[in-house]
Amino acid sequence: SVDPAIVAKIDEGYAKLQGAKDCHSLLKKYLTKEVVDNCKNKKTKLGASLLDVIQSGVANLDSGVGVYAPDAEAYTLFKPLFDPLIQDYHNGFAPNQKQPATDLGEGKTHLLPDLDPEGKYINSTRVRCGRSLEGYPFNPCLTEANYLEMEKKVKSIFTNIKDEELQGTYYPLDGMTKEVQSQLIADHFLFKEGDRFLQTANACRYWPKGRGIYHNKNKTFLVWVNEEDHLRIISMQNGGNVGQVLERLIKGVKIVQSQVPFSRDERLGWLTFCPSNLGTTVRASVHIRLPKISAKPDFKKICDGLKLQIRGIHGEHSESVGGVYDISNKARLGLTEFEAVKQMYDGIKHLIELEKKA
Ligand code: ADP
Ligand code: CIR
Repeated sequence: SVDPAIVAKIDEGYAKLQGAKDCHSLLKKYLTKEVVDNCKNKKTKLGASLLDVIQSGVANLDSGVGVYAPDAEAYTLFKPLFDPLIQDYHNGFAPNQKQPATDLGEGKTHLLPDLDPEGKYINSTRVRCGRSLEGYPFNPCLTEANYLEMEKKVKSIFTNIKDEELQGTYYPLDGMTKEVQSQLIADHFLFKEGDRFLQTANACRYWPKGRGIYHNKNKTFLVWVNEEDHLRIISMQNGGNVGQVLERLIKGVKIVQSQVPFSRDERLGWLTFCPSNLGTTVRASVHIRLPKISAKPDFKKICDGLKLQIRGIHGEHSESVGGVYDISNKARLGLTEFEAVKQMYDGIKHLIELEKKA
């Protein structure tokens, strides 16, 4: 039932990956001939095929992951590809494992005191999580009407935020001046534009319609609307006080969550467009300067061992500038939200100790 032209593109994609010696994506690793033959004739109820899953990783051979789920059903229909890939990315999360119940860490943020009270290493701290509105698929399956309707729903959540600290304004991308947009991106508050991984995943249709950002006055509580995920809820501030950042995120998530239902899967937890974000959806990060140890050839290995991921100063797929790195927890599935933040916390604490001794 899958269009033969699409099946042919899937076969071509497989052949391209096989021929790409410098490609190290999880897609290439797990898209075997058996997986292709098992999945290439399947379609989700919304009409999405294996091509929708793999096209970003086929177009971008430098992908780390290389796949996206066009809708929730894709995670089960294409499980021969997703299951081993998810297990590899999320620290061994096996097909028989289940995401634990949500525990954002309420009542436990005092266990995360400032990592850098003297302000010697950490520029800023950020914790984000993603949410998908129940009843809507992910980007490649959304219509223009869906985007506008979702934005409208979400805006009504924002007008109901009465908490003084979190109160703010929604700024739609449609109509925002390039100056304002560029400044928000440069200052690390807003998502970038023209991400080739998302574009080739078919995730940027009708842009900038339905996209935008909510933030409070101090830009310490922010919500991204309809970028990679329906919602990205973010808490951030200067310095290394992880407990304070998490405390604010918990407050915000509780308010948002009380107003609309979000898609959650029994096994995979909170559902997201990219399988790297499933489960808790939590990425807790610091922007940190570790001049001595980051210059050593084994820096990445040390971070791997601490279950940490290194990114550049402008997020994923960017470079470090001035020796500042974005270091965060890598796994988001198979542990609680609090444990994900704690993984970053403990790892960064260890790195700072190494830097002091170096
Ligand atoms: P995501 O966090 O959604 O995975 P990115 O890696 O693209 O996405 O990061 C989004 C933005 O957040 C980028 O501008 C990045 O520099 C910024 N950012 C991430 N962590 C921090 C941090 N600890 N402090 C300040 N900005 C941060
Ligand atoms: C890649 O594979 O490198 C991109 N598709 C991004 C993968 C993980 N990041 C994300 O979800 N933002």
